[in-house]
Amino acid sequence: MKSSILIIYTGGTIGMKTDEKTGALVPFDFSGIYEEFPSIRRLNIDLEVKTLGPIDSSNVVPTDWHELACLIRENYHRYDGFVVLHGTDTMSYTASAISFLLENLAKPVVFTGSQIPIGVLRTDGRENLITALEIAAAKDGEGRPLVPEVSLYFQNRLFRANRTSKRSAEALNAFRSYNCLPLAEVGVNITYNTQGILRPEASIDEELRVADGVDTNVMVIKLFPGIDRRMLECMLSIEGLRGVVLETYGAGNAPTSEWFLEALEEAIGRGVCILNVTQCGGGKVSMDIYETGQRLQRIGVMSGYDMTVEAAVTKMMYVLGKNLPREETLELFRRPIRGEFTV
Ligand code: ASN
Repeated sequence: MKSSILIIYTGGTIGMKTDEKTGALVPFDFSGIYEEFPSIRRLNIDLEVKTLGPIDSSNVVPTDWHELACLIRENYHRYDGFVVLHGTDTMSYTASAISFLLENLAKPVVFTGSQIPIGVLRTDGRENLITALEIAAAKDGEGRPLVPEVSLYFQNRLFRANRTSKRSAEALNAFRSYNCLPLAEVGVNITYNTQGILRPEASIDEELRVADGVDTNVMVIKLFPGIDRRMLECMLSIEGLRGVVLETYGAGNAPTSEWFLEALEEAIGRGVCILNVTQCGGGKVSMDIYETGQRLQRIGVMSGYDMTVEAAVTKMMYVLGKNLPREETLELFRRPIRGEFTV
């Protein structure tokens, strides 16, 4: 049976084409997708398009994530899968957030975009879009979706969305997933890494649940040699602060100065959750190797293991948004809930 896919166009470079009269880049109307790319009919997929925004992804805010998640929920039973077209700059944040907000997903949600506008001859958007559609529509012999999780397709690779970061402002293979193997590699054929793909706990017929919202009282503090007491205390004293993603060095190391540890300990004492992630792209936080990590562990800083900053920030907003008792909150940080880290 023919698959049906909803394309949700949210903006970004993929939606731009050159105006023939003025030569300027103007937004492309994706509802005219068949006229623009008649060849897309050959995919043998029923396509519909809905637009949110559209905006440059630098302007995306957490309420946009929630709106997108709700749009997927409203249309969940009408389609076999979803392709979200999004600007590349914050795509990993949105895609990570969506992976948390959709609580019992059993269908594919594939994010993609492009580095070169779709209306420019040398665009990477055409291939990204066509393959993302194929992946979203792909089913196994029993009619079950092949990739029933939130993923990100870019330049021949399909990744788990919450493992990605944008790593190049220039290269067409702009995204990396250092700590998790691709879910699929695309050459002449699409080769799925079936072992690596999450199996949904929910069945396809269940109603999709969307979290009520996120708590945005979360910030990232990136360590650098020279960060001083004044700066750290100022950031940690922001009113209403509930969570900090601490970007540390190497395997999760930080200064052992008393003022530094005391400031963090005081914040933890006030109920602020602090998650340790590394500034390195590859590898993970192991707080038991060096004294510099052990001291953090002792004062109650939690390990973010090999999580990306994008996943750590959005997970924190999602978990804190639930307003659970402290122990239940901490429990959700200690284990991967959507495959976002490897212990
Ligand atoms: N500024 C654009 C965006 O993120 C970049 C892109 O899509 N390539 O919306």
